[in-house]
Amino acid sequence: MMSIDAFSPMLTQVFAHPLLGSYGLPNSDSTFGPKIQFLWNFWFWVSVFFTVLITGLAVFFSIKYRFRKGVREVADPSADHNTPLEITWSIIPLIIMMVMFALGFKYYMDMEQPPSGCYNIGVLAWKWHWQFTYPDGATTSTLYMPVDTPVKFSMTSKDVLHGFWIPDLSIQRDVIPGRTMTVWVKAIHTGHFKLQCAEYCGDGHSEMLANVEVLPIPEFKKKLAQAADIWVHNGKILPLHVVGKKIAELEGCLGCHSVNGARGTGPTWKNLAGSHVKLASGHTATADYAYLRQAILYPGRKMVAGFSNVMPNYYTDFGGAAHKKHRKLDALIWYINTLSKHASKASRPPVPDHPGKSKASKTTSNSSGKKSAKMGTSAAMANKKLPAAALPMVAVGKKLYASMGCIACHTVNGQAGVGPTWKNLAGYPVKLTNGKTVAADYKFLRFMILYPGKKVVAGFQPIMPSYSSALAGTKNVKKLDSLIWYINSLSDKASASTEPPTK
Ligand code: HEC
Ligand code: HEC
Ligand SMILES: [Cu+2]
Repeated sequence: MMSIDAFSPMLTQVFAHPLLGSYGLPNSDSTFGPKIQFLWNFWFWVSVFFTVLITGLAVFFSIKYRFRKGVREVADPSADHNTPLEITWSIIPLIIMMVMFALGFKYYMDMEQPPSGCYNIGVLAWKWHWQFTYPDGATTSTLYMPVDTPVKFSMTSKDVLHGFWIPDLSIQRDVIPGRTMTVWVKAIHTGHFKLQCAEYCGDGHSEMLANVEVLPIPEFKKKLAQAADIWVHNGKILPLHVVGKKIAELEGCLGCHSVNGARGTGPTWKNLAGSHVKLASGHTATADYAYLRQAILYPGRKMVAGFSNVMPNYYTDFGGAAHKKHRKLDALIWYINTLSKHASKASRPPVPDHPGKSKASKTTSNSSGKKSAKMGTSAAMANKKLPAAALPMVAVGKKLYASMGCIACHTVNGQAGVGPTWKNLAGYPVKLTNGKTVAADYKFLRFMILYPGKKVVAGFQPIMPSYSSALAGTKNVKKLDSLIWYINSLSDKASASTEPPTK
């Protein structure tokens, strides 16, 4: 039997002819494009042909055999059966339908099933922003993709239904809170495209856009290396306000706050720091450092007059319950200060202890990276304390992190996602919703992965899916342990009690 694979390129060629047109379908830059275009055209021309044939004949016969006085006023008895005719007009459409079905089904399955060896990217959507997480630990607000490489997206939403749609790459999929949705694509050209939300998700919906950059592989790796550490660039420590601007982009603040004076869903940041803010309570507050901190950590506590209470709670993103690291918050507030002519000592953060300092030299040696030959292996993990024998397990764990979709909800660089970051998780205390604080040792990590929802980390929703079929039982111990090895490799407090047993 002739395989569809041999058959379809030929048809695709015929229907891709410019004379047959593309009828408004975008000129696709992925491997799906020609297939969708072909199916569309095939359907279209078959429909045109039969519409013309059937309505044409109907019109023709109703004219030819119309009622005329004196001409055959009484109808002839009609032929009641003609087997060859009946068979012909059943078989021909049946064959056409079967071709449509076979091709449609094949292409659908191609689009549903990611090939093995995909590059994995996590996608997190919320009102009104997209955030992308890469296996190397970088998170970005522009989607970077390697060209000619199948890429699988594991996606979830922090709040409501959104739609992941890149028209130029012919992919679209709903992004649903509490579930991980996947879609894959292989871009065949480099270029800049747009990602847009395809689901009406509130008043900022039309602004829920992201840039998509499909890059040659070396350039792609360079971009990720740059994005992996927000505090330094090419080994140089960045000024805090520059980091603050990056964070504002990454966290989606700019979806609601303008920096040019325009009113958005939230008040503009232009000339905010140091100014007098009218509150809904009727009071006036001065936007000093303490005020700005409060406004970001506890939105809604003091409402600005004329705005509604829709700012997401960023409390966990800036250090969480422990309140340890507010350096990101300070960076943001530095940035907000650079936008204001009223900025003063009172509105600026206290002189910063720059988090880039300790890392700058390390990152330089990494980013010159001769070792990072394979894409995705240059991770900022390499914890020297792990036993050498565990390193292959770490590598497997890292792959599973991406391929099993943990990447949709957990970052490995300290950035908050829908779930807690895995950076500095092993060995650190974790606060639970039941009020207890426990050390994240091996047993705890195992428990949290195998029985999601039984114990819940404070500040998070219990939405982690169950992986028991993929990770429980003796035959899966290796997989589970590899994941836990990987989590260990990301912590500076890894120890014998947090590592999987070796034997
Ligand atoms: C979904 C829209 C939205 C997003 C996203 C958002 N905000 Fe807001 N923000 C608001 C609204 C609305 C207000 C005013 C109402 C209030 O005070 O809560 C506000 C108020 C503020 C204020 C006080 C402004 C003033 O004029 O006093 C600051 C500072 C602020 N946001 C910072 C941030 C930062 C930093 C981020 C990102 C980490 C962020 N916002 C993300 C909607 C948003
Ligand atoms: C749909 C989002 C989602 C996915 C996918 C997901 N998780 Fe989670 N995970 C969460 C959330 C939310 C929490 C915190 C709430 C809780 O404890 O249930 C969490 C908690 C955890 C914790 C405990 C973290 C801590 O701070 O104590 C571990 C460990 C963990 N997940 C591992 C995994 C692994 C391994 C995978 C992939 C096999 C995975 N998760 C996939 C959402 C997710
Ligand atoms: Cu949306």
